[in-house]
Amino acid sequence: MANGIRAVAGVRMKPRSTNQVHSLSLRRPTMAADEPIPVFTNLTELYGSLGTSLNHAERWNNLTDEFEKRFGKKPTYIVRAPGRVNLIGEHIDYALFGVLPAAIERDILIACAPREIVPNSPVDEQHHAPGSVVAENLHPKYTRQVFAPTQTKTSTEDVHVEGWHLDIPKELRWENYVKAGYYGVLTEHFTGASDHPTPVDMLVTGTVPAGSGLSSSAAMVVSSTLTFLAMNGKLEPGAEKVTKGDLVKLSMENEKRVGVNSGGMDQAASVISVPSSMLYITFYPSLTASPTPLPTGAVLVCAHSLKVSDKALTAERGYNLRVVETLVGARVLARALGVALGPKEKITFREVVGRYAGEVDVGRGGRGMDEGALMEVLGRMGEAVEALKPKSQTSGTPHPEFGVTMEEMVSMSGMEKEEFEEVYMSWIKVDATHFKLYKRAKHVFSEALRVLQLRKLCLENASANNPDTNTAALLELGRLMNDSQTSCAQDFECSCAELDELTQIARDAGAYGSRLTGAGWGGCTVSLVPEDKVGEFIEKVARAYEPYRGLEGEALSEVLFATRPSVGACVYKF
Ligand code: NG1
Repeated sequence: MANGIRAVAGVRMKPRSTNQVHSLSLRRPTMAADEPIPVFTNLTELYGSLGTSLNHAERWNNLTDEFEKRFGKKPTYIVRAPGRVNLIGEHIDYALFGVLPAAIERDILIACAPREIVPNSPVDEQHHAPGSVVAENLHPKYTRQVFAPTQTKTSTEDVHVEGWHLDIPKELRWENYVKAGYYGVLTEHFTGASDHPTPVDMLVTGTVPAGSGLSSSAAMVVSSTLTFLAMNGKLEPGAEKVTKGDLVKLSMENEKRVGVNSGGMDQAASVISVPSSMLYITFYPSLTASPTPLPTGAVLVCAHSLKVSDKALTAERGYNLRVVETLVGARVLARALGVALGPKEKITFREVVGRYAGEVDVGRGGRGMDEGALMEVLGRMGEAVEALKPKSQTSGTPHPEFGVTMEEMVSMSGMEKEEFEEVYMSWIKVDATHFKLYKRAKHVFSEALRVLQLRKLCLENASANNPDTNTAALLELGRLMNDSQTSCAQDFECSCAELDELTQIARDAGAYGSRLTGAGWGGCTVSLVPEDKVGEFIEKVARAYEPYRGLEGEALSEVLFATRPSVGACVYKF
């Protein structure tokens, strides 16, 4: 089994500035997000909630035994947070369009217990500091860490400010994710001078594969956040209720501290997911999460291309460039459609669509236009995005893919150069001579529409409850996934030769549909496969995809595995 921390090590770091992609207004989440975090005290119920396809008991028991061996006591809690797979809706969360991911069965587990501070015991100083943490990992590669937060007090005549500090180096280290989770809990829940966080011993393990677009980083940050909430009595009956939505919000903030951009998709999927359903997550006008049941008779198969996309290195020409192209594209489109726009506003495509359609109910907690109305406006955007093609390129050879130079882009934005740089360039580093506003917009609008079409199909199929139409729905879902892959490859250019090949092999091996999942440029594909043909499908893919040659047994199942939409984060109390 892959180790969760190995997974964390494969996660890319994006420049901290990417966090300013948009200021997601996280108003009160609705529906599933309003429920409390599940705390189990009964193992049968816990394993029942996790489903039967994993050998939970063995893994949980092994973690408990190891914890006891290392720390000389039983854990008080084991917390669990899963990775996620995105079925459809790629690179549109930061344009604030809805996405359709689900938690997968692979997860991060953390066993933890409070540590009694024994005065004058022969251990290092950090052990004795208030709220100190001893963090160990089952994977020997990740060494034991001991750290403690410090509290800074600033007092002037008028103000008295208390703040927490934890060193989170920019260098990628496994304990950064633990610290990121802790930091948010300290900042949010320990605001008074007399509040003292509990010293914690913890042991981490995980099965989310490395750097694969299955969000091991979100699983790690969610589980760490949950550990410190549990350890400090924040999940106990009588404490102020922490909802799933609260945990998403806190984990999103926490993940920013490890330098990755959080569109919100990964944390929401890891926390709110329910078994057998995809989760339709919206970000605008508010964060909502609604279960969307897949038609029966199909499972998801994740396949790692084995191309590791070092996104930290490629961000300037990859992820970050796409963020800038989509944001500037939104401004240019808003101007072309005559949509009201603040002088320095960093409007997103979703907001442009809303204002263009005269959307109401976008205030605090509002739900905005309904899905049917949104589909109708999105259908009209195909023509509108023509405005993002360069008007004329008077000098030099016109860019074959409708790319515009920086100069042209500034002029299309209607801003002065300095102002443009301040709003769009000062917080993010990109490296390009041409910016493909038209192609990026074409992908975003078509992908946002596919998400809604897929969701509609799933909902209609569930209410029809008819075996004859179920297969037709699966075929149509597959077509939408394939179209998404084409759009990602051709218009958003976030695929790569390996992902293109693997998705084609998957279709030839009997998948209804197959596409890349996550940011792309490497990492995993997701395929929708008939349930009764999974074994055969896996064999065919394993034979046909050259990089899998020589892999068998556990080594193969680490990179090629079936998963069902699974349940979100939970806590087991001993
Ligand atoms: P990955 O790289 O798969 O975790 C990233 C973003 C998502 C989303 C997808 C593309 C992070 C932490 N996550 O996912 O928010 O934008 O790319 O759909 O950067």
